[in-house]
Parts: sequence; C-alpha cells; structure tokens
Amino acid sequence: MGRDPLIGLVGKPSSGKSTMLNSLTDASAQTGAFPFTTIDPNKATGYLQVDCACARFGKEKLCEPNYGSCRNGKRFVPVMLLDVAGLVPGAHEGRGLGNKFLDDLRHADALIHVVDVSGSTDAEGKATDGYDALQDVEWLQGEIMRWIEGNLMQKWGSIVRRHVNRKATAVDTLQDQFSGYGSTSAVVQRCLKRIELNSPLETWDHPTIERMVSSFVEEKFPTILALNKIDHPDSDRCIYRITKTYPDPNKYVFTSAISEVFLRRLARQNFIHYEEGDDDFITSEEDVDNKYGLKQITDERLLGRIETVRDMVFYRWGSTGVVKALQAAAKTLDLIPVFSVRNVTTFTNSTTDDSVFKDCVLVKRGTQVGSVVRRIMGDIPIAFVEGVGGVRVSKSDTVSENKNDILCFKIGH
Ligand SMILES: Nc1nc2c(ncn2[C@@H]2O[C@H](COP(=O)(O)OP(=O)(O)OP(=O)(O)O)[C@@H](O)[C@H]2O)c(=O)[nH]1
Ligand SMILES: [Mg+2]
Repeated sequence: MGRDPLIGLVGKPSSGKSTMLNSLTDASAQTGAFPFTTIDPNKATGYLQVDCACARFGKEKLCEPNYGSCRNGKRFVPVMLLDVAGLVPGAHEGRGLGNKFLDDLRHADALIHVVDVSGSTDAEGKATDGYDALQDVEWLQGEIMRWIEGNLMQKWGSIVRRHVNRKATAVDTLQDQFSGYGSTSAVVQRCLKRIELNSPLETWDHPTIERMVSSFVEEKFPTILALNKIDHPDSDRCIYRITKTYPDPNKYVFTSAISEVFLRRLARQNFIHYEEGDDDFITSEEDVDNKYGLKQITDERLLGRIETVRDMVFYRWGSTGVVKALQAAAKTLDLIPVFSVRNVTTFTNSTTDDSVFKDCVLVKRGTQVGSVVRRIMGDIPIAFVEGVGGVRVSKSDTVSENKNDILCFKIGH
C-alpha cells in the first residue's frame, strides 16, 4: 500500500453509507430516506486515532503534524473513505447498475459494510417494517464474490491457455487478473495459502475457483459490519439475529451514524463539548464550572433529541460507534504508525522549528524498513537509516509498535 489506506463503505441503498461518511469526515455527501441517493462515489478524508510517539517522550505539547492533528498524544492520521452507491441483490449481474458500482470499489483496502438494523428498509432500501437485516449480511458478501468470479470466468479458458504456454506460476497468472483490484503478489500468495491450494491452476474445477475467489475477497477486501441505526427503537431484533449468527465480536461494531453527525454539528456550534468517538458529551447545564463556555440550549425539540441520543445510544451502547468502526476496519489491515524525522534525538525536522513528529504514515506491521523508505522517499537514494538515538537500522529489519517506528533517512549513495 503505497498511499493512505482507502476504506470503502458498502451496503444496500439507504443503509446509511453517506451519513457514515459525513460522520467520519467533514464531507457533506447528500443523504436521503430513499434508495440511490448516491450515484457517483464520494471520497473524503477521515482520521484514524492512533497512539502518537510524542507521548512516549513527553513531547505532546510540541507535536504539530504536517497532516492530520495530535491532541495529548492521540494522533489523528488521514485515511481515505469512499462512499459508493447502494448495492442490491443481483448487482453482480448489473442489477441497479451494480457492475459500475462494484467497479468503484476496486481500489478499496478494506470495507465497512453498513447494515441497517432498524428493520425499516428492505433489501432494495425501500421503506418496510420488520425486515430481517441478517439477510443483507449474507447476500452482499456474495455479490462482491460473484462480481470478481464473473470477471474471471469470462476469460478463464484463455487465462488457462496462456498460463500453460508460459509455464507461469499460479500467483503470477492470478496477479495478472487481480492487479485491477489493487492486488499484489503477496495478497494472491496469502489467498492461496489460506485455503492450501497447491494443485496446478489448469486442473481447478469450478468449486475450486469459487473457493479461491472467496479467499481472495477475504484477503483483498477484509470487511467489518457496522450495525447501523442502533438508535432506532426496533433495532434489537436484527442485532440479536446478526450477533448470534456471527459471534466473533471483531467482526462488527454498533453504530448510529446519524447521532455522530448530530453531535459533531452541536459541538461545532458550541452547544455541547464532544470529541469524535467520545463515550459522553457535556451540555452547558452539566458544565457547572463553565469550563467549556458552552451556549445554553433552549429549543425543546433539540433538548428532546439530545436526551434520546443519550438514552438510545450512549447509555445502551457506550458511544455512537463510528470511530470504532473505522478503527476496526483499519485493524483488519494491521496498520501501525511510522514516524519519519530528520533528527532522531530531538524528533524535529529542522533546526529553526522545535515542533516534533511532523510526518507519520500508516504501514502494515512487519513491513521491511526498506519498503518504508521507498514509500516515503521514492527514488531518492538513501545511504543508511537511523532509529531513536542514532542507532543504525537495517533495511531488512521490520517495523512494529515501538520497534523501528521512528526512522531517519540519511540521503546519499
Ligand atoms: N435512525 C437512523 N437513521 C439513519 C442513520 N444513519 C442514516 N440514517 C438515515 O437513513 C437514510 C439513508 O441514509 P443515507 O446516508 O443517505 O444512506 P445511503 O446508504 O448513503 O443510501 P444510498 O446513497 O441511497 O445508497 C437517511 O434518511 C438517514 O438520515 C442512523 O444511524 N440512525
Ligand atoms: Mg448514499
């Protein structure tokens, strides 16, 4: 991944994808209680919260990132979010313009599947009552798989002929086909290993190809479920059904995207004190020492809505969940922050500016220092790399939290 990670928001029409995008970014994508509000994809920058290296050295007050921000050792690192049009059953065959919409997802690194757990919209996003959202979890993953499988099967005959003629490896042949999805040979390798598929590609029957594609989707598009609209009074039933079927708690997060949009707006207007993802918020009545200088809310309807958000979202679920959803999606990619500095003793970039840890990128844990160098420095020749305190770091060393995650690149041959 040679760029900021790209997280795609997928789901059926009206599940809340655009609202989720707005809740995590400063975007104002159009939202609406009718299907296909979004046709063209919306892209916006969200911020992933990670522990910043400044806290390790007690330099929180000097931390001023070039991109994103840092508050008391909590760093907000940019990630790209992509909100696409809603998918409907049959999308892989072009239903509801599904092929075009699926194509928009090609370059996503991970997906957040926004599931409407209110039960108030059917599989096509139309208003209904008592819909069982468990179905959405199942068909949507299938659509993505069949889209990729369909693209592959159209050409399978000629793919196999070329593979045999060239005496290619399965990884090379598949990577040729999957590069359009932003895949790499490493992804294809992991996809085959995950299902222990070692037989020659020309002997694969249809069920084997399906298994391979399904493994590829899991590798290339790791997905978490955002069980959205938890503020809705009827959401318990769908939540129960889905969490019973998918008991792995790493797979899903409970969200109320609309509540996060609402709270961020009130905070911007200085009616409440709220930081994105917090487990509570403060109104002027609660701010007894007037620490935050908040405006008083007099509008009865607004007060009522605030109470509802507290009761239905914060008391029951702890937070609006949207920040957790982004963190869970990033977790599937196993990303860690790596800080590049010019001076490994002061962590500054210049002698005239004492701010620290200006630059940070997210890379996969276990990446070799050499690839981090290429990602950040491109073709500029690097003589050697130093870590904290000027210790030499080999380009074949790997990065992980607290290990080789603060680096200085010395230019030269
Ligand atoms: N109650 C509740 N409603 C929500 C929530 N999130 C979104 N909605 C509402 O659901 C409807 C659809 O939201 P959108 O964000 O436009 O949905 P979408 O998935 O982008 O829809 P398409 O672009 O048509 O695919 C709107 O009326 C939103 O206000 C939520 O957390 N709770
Ligand atoms: Mg939309």
